Amino acid sequence: MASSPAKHDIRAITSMFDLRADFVSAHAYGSGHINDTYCAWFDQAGLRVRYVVQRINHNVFKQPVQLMENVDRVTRHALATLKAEGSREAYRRTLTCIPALDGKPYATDAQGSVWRVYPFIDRARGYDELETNEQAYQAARAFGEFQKLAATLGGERLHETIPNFHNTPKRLEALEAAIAADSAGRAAEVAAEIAFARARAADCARITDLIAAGKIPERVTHNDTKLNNVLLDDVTAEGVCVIDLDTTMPGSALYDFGDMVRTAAPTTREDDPDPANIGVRLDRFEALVKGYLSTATFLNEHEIANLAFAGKLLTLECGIRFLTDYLQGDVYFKITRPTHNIDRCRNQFAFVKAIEDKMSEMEEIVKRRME
Ligand code: ADP
Ligand code: GN1
Ligand code: MG
Repeated sequence: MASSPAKHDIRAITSMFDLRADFVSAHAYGSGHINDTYCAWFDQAGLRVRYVVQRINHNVFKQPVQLMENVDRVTRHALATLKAEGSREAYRRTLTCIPALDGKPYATDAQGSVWRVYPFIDRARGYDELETNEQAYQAARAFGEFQKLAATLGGERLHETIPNFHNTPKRLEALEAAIAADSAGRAAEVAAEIAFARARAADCARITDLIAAGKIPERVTHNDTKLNNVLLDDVTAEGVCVIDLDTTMPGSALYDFGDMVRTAAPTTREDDPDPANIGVRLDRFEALVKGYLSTATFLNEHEIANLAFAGKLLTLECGIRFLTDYLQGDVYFKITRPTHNIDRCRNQFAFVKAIEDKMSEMEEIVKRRME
């Protein structure tokens, strides 16, 4: 986990929230690609406690207030459900927004940035790379449980915090536009990756076509189920809390399952630059299927039939997004080296290829679980 000094004045930021505690220190935290995340320590009536303080990236999220309306609704619903079920640790099993001094679930700083504060979920952590199949099982179980919970959220449709977030044909169109503009002058050096994406245009449309045909339903989904967005208990490995709710909005269950496969089934981490290291762990895939189906009991036949394919599609989509960002001069994802986005793209495309080679075995695993 990154532990560098804060580049924002977290003492001043947190003074806008109703924390009733004395600020001690703060440092940058986590390995997310989007928001600025800090861990901030406080002295709360003699007890040292910590909070997560986040600046919402408004280059990525154009409507941060709408986003916080979604997060507030979803987390209140989760808390009420957990309490009604008699959970002993409801505040550890869902994020909850600490209100700002004006009662809103966020505060805006002098530069116009929107901030939020969550209690720090202790004795649990998110993994960039898995260590055991049990962790894959538990992570998938927790994301399925999250979808189940989101299904009972009443009221209006959630805001689309990023329109067309998982519309893969539109992601391919955005890649074509970035190639045409070639604003960073990098298109020539990535001709092989461009050809790889173009050759899979038909795959890109498979799930959006099924949605348009009414075969796959819209559900409230998380949409960013990368493995480090679920915190697993340090002792039991149980999925304690699903985090990073910025993209929780209408979507397809397949987007969530696909992103779990993308991040939990590879043999190496997302930015490993050596495609030779990349393969599919079928044992991990099986653990994901088992975990997800244990809680996502609401899936229809078309969703089940596309679980393995979703892993390929979401990996392809993510590779396309990394390639687009590389061509645009690294304007979206955080990077720590100049080749970071193209390394990630090559890694994702190698994983797509590995899935293609193992697709029939993966489909067989799903079929076996359904018998
Ligand atoms: P990003 O959108 O940038 O990925 P996240 O919301 O996922 O931001 O937060 C980044 C990291 O911070 C997470 O991967 C996790 O390690 C940590 N984190 C976020 N919220 C909490 C929390 N409430 N308790 C403990 N750790 C958290
Ligand atoms: C981003 O926020 P984080 O790091 O959990 C991205 C996902 C990508 C992922 C790739 C809002 O996720 O869509 O799949 O990076 N989130 C957003 O690692 O774009
Ligand atoms: Mg995250």
